[in-house]
Parts: sequence; C-alpha cells; structure tokens
Amino acid sequence: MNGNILIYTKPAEDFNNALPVGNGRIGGMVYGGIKREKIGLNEDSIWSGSLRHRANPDAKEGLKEVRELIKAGNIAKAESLAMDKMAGVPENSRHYMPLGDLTIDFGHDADKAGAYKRSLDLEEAAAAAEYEYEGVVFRREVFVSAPDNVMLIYLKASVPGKLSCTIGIGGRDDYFDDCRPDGKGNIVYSGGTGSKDGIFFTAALRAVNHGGSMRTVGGSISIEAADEALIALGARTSFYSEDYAVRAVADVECALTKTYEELRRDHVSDYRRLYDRVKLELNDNSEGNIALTTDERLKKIGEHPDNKLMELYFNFGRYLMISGSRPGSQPLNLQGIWNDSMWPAWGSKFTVNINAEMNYWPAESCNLAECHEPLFGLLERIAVNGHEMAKDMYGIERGYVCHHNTDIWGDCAPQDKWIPATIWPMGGAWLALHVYEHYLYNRDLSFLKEKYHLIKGAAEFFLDYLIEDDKGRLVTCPSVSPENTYRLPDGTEGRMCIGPSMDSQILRCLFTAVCECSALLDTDKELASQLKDIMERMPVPEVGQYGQIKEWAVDYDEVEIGHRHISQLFALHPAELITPQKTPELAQAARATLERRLSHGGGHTGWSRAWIANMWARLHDADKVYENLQKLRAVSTNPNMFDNHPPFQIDGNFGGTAAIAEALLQCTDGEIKLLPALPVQWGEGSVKGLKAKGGFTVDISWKDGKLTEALLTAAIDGECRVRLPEREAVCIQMKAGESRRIPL
Ligand code: FUC
Repeated sequence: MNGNILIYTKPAEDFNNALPVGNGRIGGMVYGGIKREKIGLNEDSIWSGSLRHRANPDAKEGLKEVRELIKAGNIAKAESLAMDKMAGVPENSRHYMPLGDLTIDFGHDADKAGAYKRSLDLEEAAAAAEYEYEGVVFRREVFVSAPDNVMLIYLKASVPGKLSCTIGIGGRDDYFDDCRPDGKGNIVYSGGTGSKDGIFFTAALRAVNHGGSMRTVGGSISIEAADEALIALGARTSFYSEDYAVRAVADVECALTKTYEELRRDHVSDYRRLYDRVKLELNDNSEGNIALTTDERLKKIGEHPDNKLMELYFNFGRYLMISGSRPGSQPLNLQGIWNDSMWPAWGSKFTVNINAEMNYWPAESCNLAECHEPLFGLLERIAVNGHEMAKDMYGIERGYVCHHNTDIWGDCAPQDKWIPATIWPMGGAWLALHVYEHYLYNRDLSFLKEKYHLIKGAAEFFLDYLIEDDKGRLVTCPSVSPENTYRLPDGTEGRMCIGPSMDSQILRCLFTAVCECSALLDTDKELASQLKDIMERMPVPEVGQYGQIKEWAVDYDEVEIGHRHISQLFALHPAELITPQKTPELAQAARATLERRLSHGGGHTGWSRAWIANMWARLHDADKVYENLQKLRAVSTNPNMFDNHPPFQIDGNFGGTAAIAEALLQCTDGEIKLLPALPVQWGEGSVKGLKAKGGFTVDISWKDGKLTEALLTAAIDGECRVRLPEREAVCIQMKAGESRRIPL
C-alpha cells in the first residue's frame, strides 16, 4: 500500500481541512463536497495592486535624528520619531489575494451518501474524493499540471449516464468584472486587483464529457447524464504577460486536446522527476495507526510514535515545495500559494525576517534546488527597488536595502508602523545568502557569475550604512532584534537599538560570501579586502548574564523571555558561526539560550517550533529534535497537515521538513556529517537522495541507531570531508558521476 497518502472520511468543513494541489503557479484547495465541490483557486501573481515607491520623504533627516537619539539613550523618542520619519509612506506594501472559487454542483444529498473517502496522494500529486450515492460510485480527482499549465478535474460515475453537474467559477465582486461563455465552449472569468497599474487576470474554464450532453447555461457549464467528464481551468495574469487573456483560453483548449490519461501521465512523470529524488524510510512503529485518517493520526501524536506519520510529514513538505515553487513561478509566500482570503493574515506576503527564508530551508538539502529559483527571481526585483530605497531613505548610492517584508514587486520600504519589526534593514542581506547557499550546494559557477551582483549589492549597502558604536565596533543602527523587546535598567522598554546580534551575524556571513565569491570569480579584490577589515571590527557572538548568547549589544533582559524569534541564534542555524565542534563554549551558550526561551513558553508558533527543531539538530541533540518535531505536529499542525501559526502559515511545514533532513545529514564545519542527531525512535531506516554542499548526493542506511551504509555520488569533480557518527572525518576525492561507498 502507498503510505504516502493523506486520508479523510468526510468532506472538508473548512480551509484547514481542505487539501492543497498546485503546479507552482496555480493552486487549489480541494474540499471534496458531496452536494457541491468547492475548489479554492489561487494564481501566484494575484496581488493587490502595482509597485509602490514608499520611501518616507523625511527618512534621511529621520535617520540622523534617530541615530543621535539612540546613541543618547533616548529610545522612546527615537522609536516614535522613526515611525513618523522612517516608516513607509503609505505604510503597507501589497498583499496576496485569491483568484476565486471553482464550484461543481452535483445536487447529491450528503445525508444519503456513503463510503465516503477523500485523499491526497503525495506520490502522484493528486487529490481525490469518492462516495456512493443511490447505488452509483462517484469519483473525482484533481491535480494541477505543470507541463500543461492547467488545473484538471476528472469526474466519473460507476454507472454510465449517471454523471450530471454544473460547473461554475466565481469571486469576490470587489475585484472581478465578468464571467460568461465566449461562444466557443469556454467560460471566461476576468478581473483586476486594483490600482491604476495593477494586476489583471483571466481564468478560463472548459470541459469535455463522455456519454452525455454538455452546454453552457448562463455563466456555467452544465453536464447531463454523462459517464465521465474532464474539466480544465487555466489562469493567467498581466504580471507575467500582456496576452494573459488569450493565453488562459489557449491553455484550456490546448490541454483538452489530450486525454485524461495523457494529461495525468505527463503530470505524474513531471512531478515524480522531482519527488522521487529523495526517499525516507523509517522503521514502522505506527502500531496500526496507518489505517486511521490523517487527522486522527495527528491527534494521537504523543500516544504513538508513528514514524510513518513522520515520513508523511516530511514528504508533505517536499510535496508543498514542488507544488508551490517552480522555475518561473513566484516564491512561496506566508501561505505558499494557498490562500482563500482577500485580507489574509499579514497580507500573505513575503516576511523576510525569518518566514520566507524558512520556506526555502529544505530546498537544497532535499534535492529540490530548482524550486529555490523563484526566490532569486524576486531578489532581482528587490535589488532594483532596494537600490532606489537605499538612495531615497538612507542617502546611500551603493547596493540595495530591503526591510522586513516584501511583496511580488520587490517592495523594499519598511512595512507597518510596528516598532519591533519595521526598521530592520537586513531583509535583502539574509535573502542574498540563499543565492550563495544555492551555489555551495550545486557549485555551478555560471549561476554564481550571473547572480553574484545580488550578493555584492546586498553587502555594498552596508559599507555606507554601518556606524561605530561606543566601543568602536561597526554595527547597524537603527535596527531591532526581530521582533523582541528589551527592558532598560530604569524599567522602560525598548525595541530599536544599535547593533542587535542577528544583524552582525547576517553581515558576517554575507561579507564572508562576498570574499569567497571574489576568489571564486576572480573579481572585486579591493571590496573583499575592505570587507575583511570591516569584519575585524564587527561584534562576534558573546555570552551574556544567563550563560546565553546575547541578543543585543547590551546584555538587556527580554520582556518576553519565551519570545518566538530567537534571532541571536541565527549564528547556530541557518548560519554555522556557532557549532559544537568549532565553538563548543558558544554552542553551550546556544543551548542555554534555547532552554531559557523554551522554559518560558517559547516555540508557541509553528515556525518558531520548527526553527527550534533545526537548532537542536545543529546542537546534535536528537531527543530534543524529536520532541520538538512531535510538538510541531501535535500542537501547531492543522488537520490537513498545513502548519498552524495560528492561523495557517506554511513556513513551519518547510522548517519541519528541513529539521528532519538536518537530523540525518548536516553540512557544517566544512564537513558532511552523517546521522548527526538521529532520534532513538528512528532506530532503523534509510534516506536516499539528500544533498550535501559540494554537489554530493547522499544515501544512508542505519540499524539500531548505527550507520550501516553510506553512499556518496558526486555531480562534479571535488573533494569532501565526511564524518561518520563518533568518528574522525575522512577526506574523499571524487570524480563527476562517481558513486562511492564510505568505509564504515
Ligand atoms: C513575523 C512573526 C510572526 C508572523 C509574521 C508573519 O512577524 O513574528 O509570528 O509569522 O512574521
């Protein structure tokens, strides 16, 4: 039996029970209704308007004043002035919106239906629903094809002539204009999201049937007495091309020249090309849980170890990545691509002080490097707008800056008027590290050459931005430690500060990346040496009064000790400035930091819990990795397995998936570490196809918690150091295409 299926025995009552499908660009949430099927529709470029230039006209003046006030210790005044003079005008960037809803009315009385089953098959990337009604089995399947660019819905009745339904599409009437047949069998639904240069969209609906009759009625398609039917939904927007309306119709017309079997075959083979690269198998201790529905299994976490549910969760993360982020699509936002609200939480934007980055943590390690690409596409836009922002806001002519949020246009201005988050100039810098990470995993020099300007530009901004603190160190100011609040000795509270630890850590990684790129690409030697000098003068992680890693330059107390952000441990994960091997004392302090946060209620949002699991993996604490993965899924996961901040926010899914990989394989200290944090509950198992830095693919097996086999395959010529559990690292030279078993 294929264990990689999410299973339910009733239709979804709400979004948190519905099942996601997608091809990177088009997304659907399938409810599986009996009387009426509803599929919530998304297209990843439907955002609320056009690019805004939101630099505050008073920012340059504000910057000087805020810096002076912070230096003088007048934090309250600095913060209020920063909100007036530095926050964006207007204060919000654009937000993500749904495309609409596709509905199929069957008119079946749900009370009279039986043998209901609803599922999402992660191996074939298809959602299905099935039930018996008046002696007929009705089955439907929904998937979104990347090769054919459409959503497909296949309907079948077990008895010929019994399939009758009406198919429609609708949206919120504050942004959709029209929905009618075009005289050629298509229903064309169109609208625009607002603002004069905003985004316009067209969706087209077309169907074919077998054995019955079909016609358009009003704005719908009606099918009568058929055996089976196939519906295609295409969606295009002006964000991608001017001829979007023509293309949406062409997509469905073209798709339906193929049969259902052909469309499905092409979809599955395209999907599996990515999905099959990795396979995780853990010993089956599910004790029959596998027969339960997925929501019941989630509820039983804690009672049963259920390693098979762990596999399912891991595979679901990979499924979401493949379904939500493909070359040419937009990056995964706070909800991936799946959103049913005109005003989703935090605008379902790209929050870049942790969330958007977390979405991509498993991209490289889980062998989905090309799914990482949309993030680099967005960063290209950020670099352009952020260059203007650097000039307009900070009077800085070199490089680019982005604050803690961005939108589809790459808006770089500060977001909101929220002191703990708004004035934080590090978003571009963190994102740029993803470009370098992609290189480190794949070692594609032509990629690095093409994208190096993103790394360089992010760094250059700080040449002119950093200031000296009272100890002569070079630091950021004004900034925040996202999104925490400290207490000053006089009892007052502050958020804005000089040199929060995370900023210095991000910059150390970024400047190091520029120096390495300079050597790799034989360029910018002067810049590299300048950055090396700056790094000499930058703060390094320090231990504070509680034995913790200091979060701020001054060892303040936190107001909320269990805060969800643990930004000062950026150095531990995703960076590796702190490792147990290289910096054992700092690693001890990182442990103390985590314990302090957790003993005060930390990890209460899904993404925070997922980050914590990754950090424990870096500290090689397998028990804690397991405990936090359990909590992530028991407390912060919805019945459809989507992460629950609350509300639904997809980052925890990707963070959790990355943590599972991180427990099995780590690339730190210039080594590939095998099984660095293997939980005892995963005593026997194997994982195939994980990626390691340097272009290596790794297959490992273990038994009784001990490594039994390790196979490395090299994509390019290269050398690597491999560390087996409790052993010295060994150095291995490999040729491109070569596979080598590591002697145990
Ligand atoms: C950050 C987090 C919140 C939330 C939001 C989208 O601001 O602190 O918890 O995830 O992003």
